[in-house]
Amino acid sequence: MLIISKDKNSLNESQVTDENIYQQRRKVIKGLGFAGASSLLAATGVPLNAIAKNSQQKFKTTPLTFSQSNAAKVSDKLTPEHKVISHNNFYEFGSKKEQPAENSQAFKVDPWQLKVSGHVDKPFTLDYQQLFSLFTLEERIYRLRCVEAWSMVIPWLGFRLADLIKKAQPNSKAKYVKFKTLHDPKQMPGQANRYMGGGINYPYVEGLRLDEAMNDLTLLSVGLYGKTLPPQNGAPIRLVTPWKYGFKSIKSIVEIELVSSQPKTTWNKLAANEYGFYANVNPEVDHPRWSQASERRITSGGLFARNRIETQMFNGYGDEVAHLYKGMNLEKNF
Ligand SMILES: Nc1nc2c(c(=O)[nH]1)N[C@H]1C(S)=C(S)[C@@H](COP(=O)(O)O)O[C@H]1N2
Ligand SMILES: [Mo]
Repeated sequence: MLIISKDKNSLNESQVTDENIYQQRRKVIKGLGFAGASSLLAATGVPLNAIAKNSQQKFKTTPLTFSQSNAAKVSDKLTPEHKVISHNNFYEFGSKKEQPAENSQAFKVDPWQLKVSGHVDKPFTLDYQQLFSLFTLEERIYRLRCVEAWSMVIPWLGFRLADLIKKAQPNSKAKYVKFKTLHDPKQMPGQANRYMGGGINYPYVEGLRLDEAMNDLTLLSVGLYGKTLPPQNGAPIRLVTPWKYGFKSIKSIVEIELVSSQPKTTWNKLAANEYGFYANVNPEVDHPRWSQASERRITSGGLFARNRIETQMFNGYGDEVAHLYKGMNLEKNF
């Protein structure tokens, strides 16, 4: 028994089912030797009550009904679910890979409002239920390539962004689509604490050119592995653009706005020389601080698994998207 909570409603060690949080706690404790758990945790500066609270409750996901899609289906092996939901980038919940899963389990997704507005004839707002009921959900198995040179293969559930945009009837002034993540420092510790949130000015904002947004591959995802999204993966709704670096795939979206000029996006504002607006996966254009020629595929294998693979142009989706960038200098427009 590592942590004893006095709260009657809390679970004890053997009842905690989230393997990741369990492993994470074990890592912290193992790394520090064999003294009593409470003094060890105090020594790391990790508040004992915060960890105990996180491990008591786990966000509940719900099975979804969906159809299979063959759109750009990949034959790569799926990344195991426990890795997809425990190795995350979601700086609103902390900038370390394990922090989103640890710090987001109490995140409230219902009620939710997703506002679709801007240069459209029919603006509308969707509530939580409508995210799942307005469009037929399909499963799309896509590669996700993070700009940090790791990748996964994830079975997403969702619908085409194009279908949502068409419903709003964009007018001729609509040239770009701007996306915004929820801003709620009370629920998102990375928004309340600049250090924890990686120095980002929130809310997180992303954008696409309208033709990119209307491409058949561009998905609004409401689930993965057959169930609703867990918070660490962007519940209740997030973007998925599989030919672009992962930071374009903005999470927990509250606003989709059709705009006339290229929006200022979060990572581009933070370091314009490192993160471009387009962010198309390109093994020939290196990040200023590291190569993009290869990537570490996250698999079921352990630390020593041979999983370094070559990165493909447009992450392997050139047939579907290369035409969008015809005649463009991709070194300049990275
Ligand atoms: N709002 C928000 N969206 C975000 C991020 C973030 O920090 N905040 N991180 C991005 C990055 S860098 C990546 S690689 C993907 C990771 O998605 P995953 O955790 O579901 O694998 O989410 C993207 N979307
Ligand atoms: Mo990323």
